[in-house]
Amino acid sequence: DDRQPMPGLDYLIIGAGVCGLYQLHQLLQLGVSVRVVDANAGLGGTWYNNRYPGCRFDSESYTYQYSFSRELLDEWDWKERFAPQPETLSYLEHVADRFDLHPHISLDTRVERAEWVEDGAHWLVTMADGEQVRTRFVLCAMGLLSVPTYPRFPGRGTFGGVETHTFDWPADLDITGKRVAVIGTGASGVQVITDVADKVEHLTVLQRDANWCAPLGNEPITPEEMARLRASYDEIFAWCRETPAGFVHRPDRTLSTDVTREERLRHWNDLYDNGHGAALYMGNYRDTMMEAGPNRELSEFVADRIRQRVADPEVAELLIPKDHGFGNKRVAGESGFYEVFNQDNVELVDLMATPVREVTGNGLRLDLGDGEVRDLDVDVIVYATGFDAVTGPFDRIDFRGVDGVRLREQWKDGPETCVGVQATNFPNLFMLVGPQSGSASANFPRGIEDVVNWMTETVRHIQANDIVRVECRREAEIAWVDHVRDINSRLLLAHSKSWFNGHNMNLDRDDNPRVMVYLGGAPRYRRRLQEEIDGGYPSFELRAAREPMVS
Ligand code: NA7
Repeated sequence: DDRQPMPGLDYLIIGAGVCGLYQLHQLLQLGVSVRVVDANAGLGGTWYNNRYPGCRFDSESYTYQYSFSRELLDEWDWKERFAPQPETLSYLEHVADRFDLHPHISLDTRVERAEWVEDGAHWLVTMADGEQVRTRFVLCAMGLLSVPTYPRFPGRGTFGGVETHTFDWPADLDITGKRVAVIGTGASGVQVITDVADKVEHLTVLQRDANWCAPLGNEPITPEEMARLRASYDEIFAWCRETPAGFVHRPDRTLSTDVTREERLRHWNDLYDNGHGAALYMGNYRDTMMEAGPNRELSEFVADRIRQRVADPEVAELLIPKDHGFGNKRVAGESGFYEVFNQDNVELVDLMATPVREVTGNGLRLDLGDGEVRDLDVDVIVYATGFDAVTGPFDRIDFRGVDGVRLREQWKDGPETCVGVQATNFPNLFMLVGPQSGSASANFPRGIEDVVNWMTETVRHIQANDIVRVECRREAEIAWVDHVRDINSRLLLAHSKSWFNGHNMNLDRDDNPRVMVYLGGAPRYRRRLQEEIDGGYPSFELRAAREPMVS
């Protein structure tokens, strides 16, 4: 008998982060057989890995939590408006304890390969330690930013001190009194730089392009404030459901051109000084994120604020992005970042003028041109250089679909998905966090709730109707990619050279943009997912247990 053995599991979730934990909880409620695997030694995903000093939310804490359980909301107090990483990790551990999720999670378990077995309609999943699991469905919750990238500097690995990515910060690394170099000034770089600047002996910040930042406005949440917030949770979640990115901030319907320049500047100063988190970025006049002219004026305003904060005018100019306008890439929240450059022990190196030639045993060798070099001797090198975003976590697993087709190969010119949840040739494989999904561009817990709720409803449908095979239709995939491309193009954000477009992974940084995220807004995305449920899954081909496959 050469028939395939029956799968031992119905649903395998890859990833025990914010998304995987919630999906696990929801599937346990349905009583289906489900297991979560995660490569890390602890749960929490991003909040497990990113332990670098200064790591914290730039979403308001009370919006970055699950909304599904009143008891959970009632018992958890947030201590700061933007919680630091240890607090978030304890929150996720608390959730796992509270809902008894641990028995269903296998840690230290990295998925290496997943092969679709048509005869028997299931996935054969192989872990790094050789364990094999047969499962009907695979649900991917590997995160958006879970594969760190390092610069291709010659000599990397030969350094005598400690080299680390922000994502892999060693638990025992103490930078106090050390000479530290940080490469990269994105959201992670800005946080780590600000945190370590006055603890280290000397800090060298090596910057390629500057990135825009805005004041985070973090502060403690008093018990009274916490009680007030808790009493408003229903309204807060309802509000976040209606904003484009699931934050408390929403674009102002007013256009910047509807008001006088004096009014605009007053408003911008107010947002800069008193706004919290993404207020200046996501809560601004609508046209500032869509039209070049208004965006330029806003950028000039922010540039002036930077000039006021940085003592050395040359350093200030270096910290002002020249290649893109404010908000055309994700804006980093900062708390005293610019003032760091006024400290005597901090130096900013412009990598555009003096690139890294190589990593040496003692540090970094910079190329000054004309054959001249400068040796920068340090004890610690920190790479805050970002991620192989969105598709990286999929590329790392050898997914083989119908007829052995490789997902990596299918997506080599850019990912294509059906409503961000599936790809053709990969039946029974769902992406909860993946390319062109609404979850990829939203305040994460808000975004994943939409997808997980859809998935849970879909699982209910699968169970009730004895569905054994689900594969999206190619025409639906084409239509979705076209739609995403079209709707994204209206935002300046879609044209920037950032991870949102896969630009950071291209060797030639000018071409081949990829459609990584969906920028049409969470409410629209939620409606699109609901259409599938209401319409009996028109974009998918569903096959029930004894029904022959019709093509
Ligand atoms: P980002 O936002 O991708 O930032 C990476 C930074 O590293 C950015 O300043 C890059 O400069 C720099 N970088 C990348 N590669 C290199 C090389 N080879 N040499 C020098 N500098 C380099 O990642 P983050 O971790 O900061 O933030 C990711 C997300 O986490 C963020 O969007 C939030 O959602 C939270 P560049 O601008 O490309 O010139």
